[in-house]
Amino acid sequence: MDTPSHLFENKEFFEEIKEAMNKSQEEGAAKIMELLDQQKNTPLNIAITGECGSGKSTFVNALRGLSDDDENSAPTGPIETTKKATLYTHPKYPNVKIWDLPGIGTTKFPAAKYLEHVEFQKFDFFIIISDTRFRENDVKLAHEIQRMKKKFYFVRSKIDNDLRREQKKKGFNEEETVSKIRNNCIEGLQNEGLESPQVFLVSSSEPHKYDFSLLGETLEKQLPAHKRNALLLAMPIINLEIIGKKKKVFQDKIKYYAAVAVISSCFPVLDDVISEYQSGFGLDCESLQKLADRIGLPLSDLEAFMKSPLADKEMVKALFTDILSLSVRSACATVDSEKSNIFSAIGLIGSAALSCWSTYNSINRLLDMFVDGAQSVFTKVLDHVTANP
Ligand SMILES: Nc1nc2c(ncn2[C@@H]2O[C@H](COP(=O)(O)OP(=O)(O)OP(=O)(O)O)[C@@H](O)[C@H]2O)c(=O)[nH]1
Ligand SMILES: [Mg+2]
Repeated sequence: MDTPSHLFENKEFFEEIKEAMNKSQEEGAAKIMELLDQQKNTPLNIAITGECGSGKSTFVNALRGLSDDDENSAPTGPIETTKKATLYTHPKYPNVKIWDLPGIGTTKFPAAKYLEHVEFQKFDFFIIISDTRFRENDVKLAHEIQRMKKKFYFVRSKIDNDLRREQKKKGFNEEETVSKIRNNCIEGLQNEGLESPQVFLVSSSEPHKYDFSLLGETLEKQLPAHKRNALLLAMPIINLEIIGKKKKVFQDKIKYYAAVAVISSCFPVLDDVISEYQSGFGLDCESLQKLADRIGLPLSDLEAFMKSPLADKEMVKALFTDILSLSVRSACATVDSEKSNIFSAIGLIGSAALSCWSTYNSINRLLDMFVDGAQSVFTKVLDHVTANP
């Protein structure tokens, strides 16, 4: 049989599933779940460092999609000094660990000792934060991180403060000011011997503005493929593109869920899939409530932005059942031979492949509904925030 393994992003993944399916379909389903679990648990360790008061803990919270006063957020403020490395697990993705590290200046260690002290090996990359020009310590640390063959990114924080100050001056131009700050940071780093450093200008209180998205995109491109999804799912929704990227991550898994559902003659993971979409797009009750509190709108207003009641799991399940039964009825007419080959390639043929195809389509429809909901909520919230600054 011609095996369209190109339909599986990961060839090894495909081969392992096929091998298990050759033994029995149940083993195949178990293997799929094992591999999906492995993927879900891919660790991503992010180190945030920088001098005292530079905005590390606030940035940690922004990355985790939390406000400073949310439960379990990193303590921030002028006197809340980060004295020792503190781990903040992502609230929705426990495999993503963000480490709030004390600034090198507060430890009095030289750069090499500092890295040893914070166990640098475990980090996938470092973010070095400064709310002014980068200082000698930041540069020394960057050089040492480079020597250890790890990656680092410079974040110039509190850009909103700078802009607010500059705004009061005559002839203010936001773009010019932003570019002046960026160039000033880059020149400073180059003067200290760092070649073509990249600096991201960020406001942790307004992550949808300035370079926060660019930082996310850069990290995503530079991470190894198996870590990329972990980052994408954990990224807060700060623009519509992130919603699209999250969709792609979820979409890639649908064929596996469809196969497991058909082999098991039920959908053992439907609950998990719904939870995954709800939290991935911030449409679970808790996230929506937090968002409503943050922007000062009643929860019911946010819910009304969505076409379907996506935060209610039981209602989503009922909706899915309807979609699935419709899809089963129309499956014969609409089978896409290349896509249904996905299933025959792993040994699900005939009516099983057809069934998989219907389930696959239905989960896709469900995902589309969540994407649509996330886009509506994001757009409406952004409009509301812009109209009520
Ligand atoms: N306006 C604005 N204020 C910020 C931003 N980031 C941090 N701050 C403020 O800067 C102060 C210090 O922020 P923290 O996040 O606690 O700084 P830190 O680097 O963790 O500080 P230490 O742990 O003491 O080293 C707090 O009052 C924050 O509210 C930002 O992007 N914009
Ligand atoms: Mg701190």
